[in-house]
Amino acid sequence: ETKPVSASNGTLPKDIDVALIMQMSIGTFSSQYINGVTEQVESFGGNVKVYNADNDLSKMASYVDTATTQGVDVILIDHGRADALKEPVQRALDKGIKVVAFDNDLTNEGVTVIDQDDYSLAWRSLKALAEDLDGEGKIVTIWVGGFTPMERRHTIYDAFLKRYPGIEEVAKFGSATNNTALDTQSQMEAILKKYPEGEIDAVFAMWDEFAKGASRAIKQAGRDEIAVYGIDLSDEDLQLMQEEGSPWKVTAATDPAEIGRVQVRYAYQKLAGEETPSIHSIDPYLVDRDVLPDEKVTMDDLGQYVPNWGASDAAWSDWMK
Ligand code: SR1
Repeated sequence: ETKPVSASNGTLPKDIDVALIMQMSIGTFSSQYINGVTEQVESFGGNVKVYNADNDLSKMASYVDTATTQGVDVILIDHGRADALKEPVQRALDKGIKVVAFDNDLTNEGVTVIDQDDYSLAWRSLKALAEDLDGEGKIVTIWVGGFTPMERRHTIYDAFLKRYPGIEEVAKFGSATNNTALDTQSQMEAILKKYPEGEIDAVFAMWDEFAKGASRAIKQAGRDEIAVYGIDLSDEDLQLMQEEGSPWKVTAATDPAEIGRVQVRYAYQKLAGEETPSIHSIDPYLVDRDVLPDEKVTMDDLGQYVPNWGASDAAWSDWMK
């Protein structure tokens, strides 16, 4: 049973136990997302326990059952797939636990699933790439399958290749490891040796860990004819994009901390007995290095340079304010 809350009449919920169950926690996107979740829960007076399944979906499913047995009030899910999670999630829902997921394909009734509008993320970055190349050029694509957001981004990538027949994919690689950025860097170094100057115009990196690795390899090799078009943004990514001679030109992104905050607010709306949607896509924005100033910027100041960037007004109830 969940603890009684009377948020709708002005009393904030207190002492709510939240389990954040993550498929993996790799890189600065994940850490900024965890910060957003924690900050928003703590602002409501609740407690968060983070479970990291280290990319093991059966471990992730058993964490959902553990949280259910412990009788938490809320389960937040990050990544994972419905084929592994739908049954444990149903057991949680049957016990009255509120469930909000990010970046997966769960369809259990009562679960709100949020995402970053991955179609739009991929298209914004790819359109910038195509326009910069004027529709013609050779690209390297970095992608990994098996993750809901990645599969969605790839749907748009397939459409992009049809839309711009003058753009040719010369190589494609990528994997999610404990050292994704470093492993990508080594693989990109090998690609740069295989394709000398003039044989690669741009890299499309569908995750910031990929964009970091590719950018470092390109910069070290002095291949300044190659530009990187990415997805995602964090403080570390901004620093990298702003470095002198950085190949990372463009990224399409939402604020990962804001994703965490929105996910928590939906959970608290559920606790307060409010109506919540089944799906919610947070709008992404395109960030071009050229709009950034010379001095270092952080995610918190980005709204000064990227119109509409900043806190989302999604899932706010009057009592929360
Ligand atoms: C392996 S999936 C990585 C992606 O998850 C989040 O959606 C981030 O955008 C990241 O690109």
